[in-house]
Amino acid sequence: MSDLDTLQSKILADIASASDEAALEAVRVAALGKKGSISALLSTLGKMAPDERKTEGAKINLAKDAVMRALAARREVLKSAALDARLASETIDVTLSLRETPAEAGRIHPLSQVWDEVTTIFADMGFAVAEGPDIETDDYNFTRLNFPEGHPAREMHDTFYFNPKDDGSRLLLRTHTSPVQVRTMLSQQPPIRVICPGRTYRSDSDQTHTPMFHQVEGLVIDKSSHLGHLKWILHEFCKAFFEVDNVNMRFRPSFFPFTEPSLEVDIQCRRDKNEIRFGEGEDWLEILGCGMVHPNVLKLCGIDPEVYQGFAWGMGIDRIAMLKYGIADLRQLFEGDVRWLTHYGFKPLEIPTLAGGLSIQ
Ligand code: 2NL
Repeated sequence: MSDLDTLQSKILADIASASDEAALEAVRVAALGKKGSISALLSTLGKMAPDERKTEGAKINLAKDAVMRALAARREVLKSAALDARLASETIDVTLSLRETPAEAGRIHPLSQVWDEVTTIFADMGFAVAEGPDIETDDYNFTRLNFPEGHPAREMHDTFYFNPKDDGSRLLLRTHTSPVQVRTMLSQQPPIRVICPGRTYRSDSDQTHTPMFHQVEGLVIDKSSHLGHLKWILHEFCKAFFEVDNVNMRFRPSFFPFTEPSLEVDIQCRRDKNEIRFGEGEDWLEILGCGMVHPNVLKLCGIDPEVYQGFAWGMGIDRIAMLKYGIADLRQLFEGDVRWLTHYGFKPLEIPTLAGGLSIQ
């Protein structure tokens, strides 16, 4: 056996025993790489006499071809073995139950849900949504809403004030969302149809009050807007929101500095232990306050009360959320307890729509 035969047999044996593609590549480099054994033999050809070069060259090239074929064949074998191993280890058990994705595992807070439901209902009636800052001036929060200077109505609100500035003026945390309507009237001419949902603040904390809470107010101003329109809007809202075909409403006289006349609205209901049903029963539940916008407010907000008139209403988002979804304690809304949210929250991909029955899933 010539040296070349021995070398070829050794390389072919190494190829046969290479157990993966990396080992096979090492064998290839050792034989055919720049400093490989076969390459070394080929480089000796240059120093040979022409006849010898012809015969030796042919032999070496035959050996090289044999090695290259063996490498290619072994590579195929190893590749399909690697694929078989992967397929065996990566099988999918289609009978396993689905894992919730993080997006589906989260829950929408009932207040966010109700906020969306309320804006959806009023948007459908043609209302725009307006928002404004939580930190307000005394002027927008009180003065332009017809709260007279030094009037007890200002104390009624338990306001959180910031330290006074050099000129004596004080910023405050808005006690209602009405300053957003003030800003709307100052920047737009009628007709105006807006709702203003937002956070509001009063220094008050007990079982039924938290220092931060949520309100949604509505404002309509046009040449001949009247209480009949207001009653229709509120009736439509209550039916859509509480998802019943009919609700009975009761309007009682009340007082707010920014409306005249002012009214409070109750809806009829039946309380069965922990459940409330609307549209039937003998009980009455107060859900909002409303009235015709006071002419002084129109004047202070740049609207001529001789030409325009309008109505407004305000209700607590937290309160109507508790009523609709049977939440007993207001403070639970703000505790951030994930177990509570898992129970009372809503699936994030189920956005309330009127066509979908708002909350019906
Ligand atoms: C309530 C009562 C109410 C308004 C809010 C309002 C706003 C402007 C002018 C006139 Cl800019 N009125 N808002 C009117 C009546 C009642 O809220 O009990 N809210 C929880």
